[in-house]
Amino acid sequence: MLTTKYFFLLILIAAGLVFIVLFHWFASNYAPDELRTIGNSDRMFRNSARHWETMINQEDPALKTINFDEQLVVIYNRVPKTGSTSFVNLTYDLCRRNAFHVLHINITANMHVMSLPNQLRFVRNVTAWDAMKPAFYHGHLAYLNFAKLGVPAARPLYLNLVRKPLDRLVSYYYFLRYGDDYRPHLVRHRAGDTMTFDECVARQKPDCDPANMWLQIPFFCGHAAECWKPGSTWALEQAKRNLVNEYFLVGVTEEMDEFIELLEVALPRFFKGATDYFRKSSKSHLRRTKSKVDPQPETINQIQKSSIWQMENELYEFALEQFHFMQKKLRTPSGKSSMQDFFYEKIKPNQIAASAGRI
Ligand SMILES: *[C@@H]1O[C@H](CO)[C@@H](O)[C@H](O)[C@H]1NC(C)=O
Ligand SMILES: *[C@@H]1O[C@H](CO)[C@@H](O)[C@H](O)[C@H]1NC(C)=O
Ligand SMILES: CC(=O)N[C@H]1CO[C@H](CO)[C@@H](O)[C@@H]1O
Repeated sequence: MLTTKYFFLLILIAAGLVFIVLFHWFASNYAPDELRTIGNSDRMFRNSARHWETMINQEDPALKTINFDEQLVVIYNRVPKTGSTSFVNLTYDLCRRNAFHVLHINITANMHVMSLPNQLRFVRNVTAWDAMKPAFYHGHLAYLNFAKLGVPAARPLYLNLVRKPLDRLVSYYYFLRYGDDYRPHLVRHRAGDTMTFDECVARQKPDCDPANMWLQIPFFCGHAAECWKPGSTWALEQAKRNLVNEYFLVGVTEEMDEFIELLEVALPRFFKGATDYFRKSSKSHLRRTKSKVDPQPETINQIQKSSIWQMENELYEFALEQFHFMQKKLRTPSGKSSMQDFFYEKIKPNQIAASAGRI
């Protein structure tokens, strides 16, 4: 009984020893390639994991310092009587919800051109004032080139609206006489004068002189003396170049809803929810000039003969075409509902292989 027990135990121990010897023999003779490969790919995997780890560690601080949306500065250098109050009112209503600041640039005596010391002071202040970012500045200020003033790295995004020049002039004419429903009790410069725009044009009075239409061109043209000379073709060309090269987006007063829609898609950091809000609150009719009389066809004819109207209208048409072009490119040519997109591909050299020293 006892001897058979010992016998079985001995056999078990012997079998165990044989198994261990055989295992080592097989391990060192037959399996090495396979095992080595597994070892290698394991090492490769760990290498690439380390590689991505360092990539992430390297990119993290960079991502934090270049947070474009939180650094955004938008300047809306609004032209008087282009419906700008409705648009500015919208940004004041959105600023709390979308967490950005809105600031009005108040220049002494409502001047549109900044003095040289103020240009530098303004540009440096806007650029350095991080506590206000993201910020939306608005004011009746002619286009100002930030790069020219020594801060090329942090240029703002410019926005603006243009309006049909005759409509703008007529609106301004009656605004000076009757004010509007926005600040109804403010007494305007020409209060009490009941002459209509038609009578003014017929009698060739200075208030309806087409030279008064020379305002949208200089606002886009900028701070050069030539910009403010009514009829300057150089100013018109400069205004057009600035409009496409220096402005993020320029809309038209007549298509304010579309302007806000495009802004909501392009700059959601500021304009998220703006389209719905604008429609619901009917801000589009916020500021109406009182007692406005539409001009007679003879008056329109008369104005349209002037070269100032023709040039201002050329800028308006130019802006309108550019705006429609931007609207159209938002979506793919086939389906009106599918938005244009882009992505990166064919990226060489391969990131992981390159770091493993294979290329
Ligand atoms: C700009 O500031 C002056 C002085 O405080 C003020 O009288 C004027 O109403 C301001 N302009 C606007 C458009 O608010
Ligand atoms: C910008 O100007 C405002 C008003 O003068 C001032 O309170 C603010 O501190 C200035 N910001 C910077 C960064 O200089
Ligand atoms: C900030 C501001 O001026 N908001 C005004 C926008 O317009 C509405 C009227 O439609 C006013 O009630 C707000 O005070």
